Amino acid sequence: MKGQISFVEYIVSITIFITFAVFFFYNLLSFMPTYLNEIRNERVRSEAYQISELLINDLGEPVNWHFFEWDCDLNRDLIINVEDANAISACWDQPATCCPKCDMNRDGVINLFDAVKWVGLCGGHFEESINRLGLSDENFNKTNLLSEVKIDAIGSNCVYGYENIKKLIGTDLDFTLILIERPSGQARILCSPTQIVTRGINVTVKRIVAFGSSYGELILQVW
Ligand SMILES: [Ca+2]
Ligand SMILES: [Ca+2]
Repeated sequence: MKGQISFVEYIVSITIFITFAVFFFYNLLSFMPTYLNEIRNERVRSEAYQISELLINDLGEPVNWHFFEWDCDLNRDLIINVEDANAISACWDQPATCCPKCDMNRDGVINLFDAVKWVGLCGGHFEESINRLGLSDENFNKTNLLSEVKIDAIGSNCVYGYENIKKLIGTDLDFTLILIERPSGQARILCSPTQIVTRGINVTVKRIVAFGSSYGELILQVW
């Protein structure tokens, strides 16, 4: 009868089909890691640019986070409250090494003078917290114009506050943030984790920024 195939032809057809199916499956498997890596690379590139944009053109919340928040948040939990006053008490009459931020008047000893200064500066900002970091200068609010005091605040606090800065930037990725002043080459910010563990992808975003009467290059490396 026309249209019928023999048993041998049937077996040959099935064998050819299975061979091609296995071939395509293994080819797909070999491409899969590359595709997955590319997807992750794109996500990291996109996030790196967004972080740089947020840092450069956002004021932060509150806009004066660099002043009261960094100076008053002695225990570095991102909120100003009684725990910060307790940090001074815990190191009463001890050297500043006990709690470097608690030595408000920078005379090397933590005592009544620091407590008085903390109350005067921070008492009116009880329960305030930092919600977001941004380097934009609130006095001008211009694109790519950074505040020098905010630059210094991130630069000096990153030494012992990288995890806080990471939390306030709102990323689960690790990063190195560098601001190089041009043409002097002086590093105004050098912020990175104490232990760098790379994850196979390393994206670098470079942006030209202005601050004060200078300009510089903000380099954000994300992995
Ligand atoms: Ca605190
Ligand atoms: Ca002191």
